[in-house]
Amino acid sequence: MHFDEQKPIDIVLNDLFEHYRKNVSDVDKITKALLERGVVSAQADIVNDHIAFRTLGVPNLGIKSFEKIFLSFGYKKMDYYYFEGKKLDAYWFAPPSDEYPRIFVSELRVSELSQAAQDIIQKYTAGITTDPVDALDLKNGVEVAAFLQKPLWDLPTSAEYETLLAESEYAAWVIYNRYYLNHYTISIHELKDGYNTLEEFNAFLESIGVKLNTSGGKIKTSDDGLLRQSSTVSALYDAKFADGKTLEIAGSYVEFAERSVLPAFKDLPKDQIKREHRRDGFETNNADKIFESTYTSQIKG
Ligand code: OOG
Ligand code: NI
Repeated sequence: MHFDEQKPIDIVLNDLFEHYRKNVSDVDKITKALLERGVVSAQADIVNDHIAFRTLGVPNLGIKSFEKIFLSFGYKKMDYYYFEGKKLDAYWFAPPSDEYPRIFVSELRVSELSQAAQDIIQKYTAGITTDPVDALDLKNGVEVAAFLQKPLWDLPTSAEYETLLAESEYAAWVIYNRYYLNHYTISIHELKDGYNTLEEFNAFLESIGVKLNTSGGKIKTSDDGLLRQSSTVSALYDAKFADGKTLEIAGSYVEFAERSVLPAFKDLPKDQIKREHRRDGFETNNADKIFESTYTSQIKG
């Protein structure tokens, strides 16, 4: 397809993925191993179950601002999730059609943090007095893609980052990484036999040296047993701060999801099974542990 004939949604999703792929070495490492073993014949054959973003709950930002981009692309706002210990709210968004990934967007309850943490976040975001998404032409995919890579606030100092990190790893992650793609997710059930259960896929990942998140166990399972998820832990990267110091901080990670066929469709022949026949949405207890893929305890543990 010719580039400028692409729809905004395609331009934005491709650009997010290209930045993410360059920064998260596990992405190409996993794709390369799947290619070498003949599990897929191109990156495009890997089905992307969902992508995720993190936001700050302050005026003019947060889910209410961020969601406007994807609602304009035809995404639909679905279920709400609450993470008490992590002080987060989240929603998932259903795509306009099956070839696009679901989206999971979370938001930090900034007003519930300590005064010191709130002061730091306030220092960087108080200057945002109108919703920055309202200033975008959402039909212009190139403009929206550039917006998602553009800093909306100044770099913090290393001391401020460390103060946030000690209280909320999520807050520290967003203040530095902003709207970078937090993860993409390989749909394991779409792969061929030998790779299409999480047990098999995790064994493959560990055989190529990929480190998995162990919070709550390597495989997180929903109460109905139909949504199972695993994820890598983020690699550390050198991040430069406003005071000139460089710290190794957490970047993004990769997730793996196995969605089982719903009981009502259990007798459907395999070649007729589509996305709508499988367990949809997310699961609070799974997500709660997956958030920790960027946590120091998982990365250094
Ligand atoms: C999102 C964690 C939750 C899922 O699939 O449940 C999640 C994050 O780390 O921002 O991705
Ligand atoms: Ni996820």
